Amino acid sequence: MAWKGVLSEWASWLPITERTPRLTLHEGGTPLVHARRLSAAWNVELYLKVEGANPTGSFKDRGMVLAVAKAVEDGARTVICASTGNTAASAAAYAARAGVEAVVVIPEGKIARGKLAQAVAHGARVIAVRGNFDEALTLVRTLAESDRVALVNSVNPYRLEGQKTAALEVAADLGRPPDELFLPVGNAGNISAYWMGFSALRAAGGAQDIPRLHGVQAEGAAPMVTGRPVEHPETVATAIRIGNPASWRKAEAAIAGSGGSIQAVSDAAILEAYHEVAEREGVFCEPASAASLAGLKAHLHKGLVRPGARVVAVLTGHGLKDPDTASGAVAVETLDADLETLRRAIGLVPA
Ligand code: AN7
Repeated sequence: MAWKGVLSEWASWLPITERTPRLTLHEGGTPLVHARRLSAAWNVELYLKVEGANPTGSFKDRGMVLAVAKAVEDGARTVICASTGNTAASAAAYAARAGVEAVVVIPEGKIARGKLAQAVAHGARVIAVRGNFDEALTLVRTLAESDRVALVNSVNPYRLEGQKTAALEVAADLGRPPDELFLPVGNAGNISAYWMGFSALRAAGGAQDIPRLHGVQAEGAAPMVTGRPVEHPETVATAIRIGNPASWRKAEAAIAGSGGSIQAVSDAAILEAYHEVAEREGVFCEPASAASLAGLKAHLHKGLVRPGARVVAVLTGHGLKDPDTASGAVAVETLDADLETLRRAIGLVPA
């Protein structure tokens, strides 16, 4: 059987050698789903890059497979990361797969329950710190400088190299890059990686156009919008509850280079888009991911996206990651286990 996954599919685009372990959980190759109803409602040609379809349910797997493979190639026995959740889940899974230890450092009480469950299930050492993500990242960065552990946060260049494959897939699936691409911004690694991917494609003589890259932050955690670090970031979208993005400068270059933008959206707008895409397109993403759609809607309201434009919204993580946000919103009706009662309740006979 041919082996699959990012390291196999995109080998020639990645810094791998014969000595790099062929690590894979069949990550990448995620669906680009045409959003029919939202396209019609918003008068654009909208596609959803469903990154929740990756093995651990987020885009992090694309970069993690390479970062862990290179760490193993370099003889590491332990990988470490700070995380708002998805990086932790991905590091835990790929470390398990590669047979090395994972240590994940998370902000206490502020990561979605599904992500914590994953890190625990894969046997990672899970450490919660009394502090936020930015403090956790500072700790592990300092530790990795002095101690024998491999840092697998996105300051590890292999992470962004792996993540750039999403841009290559989008261009391949559409036949060319889209006009606009919206995505949530936390640590600002992913928007930098998309820029790398589209730039690499142009350099290789492929499509010459690079989509305008639009980053979207949550209002309570929008340092790139206000222009200064946020000491106490807050948002329902815990994945992007980050006050001082590590890839801030890279992301600014991506936005300026592509003619894109950075904006902030409210938690209410994030949750509205979260429900809309789930109910109208059948695609369930986590709150942070819906920031991309909330940002698109705000741009449409301001007339900043031309009618009929080809737009991609990157839905970075699966909705099941955060069961508390999902189930908090619904009203479950409880009935007696009786056929007539059920018929009346769903309107098949008059109530
Ligand atoms: C679903 O897992 O930072 O701007 O530690 O999980 O590249 O940071 C997660 C980030 C968007 C933001 N959507 O991406 C972590 C972490 C989801 C995320 C982002 C994250 P970056």
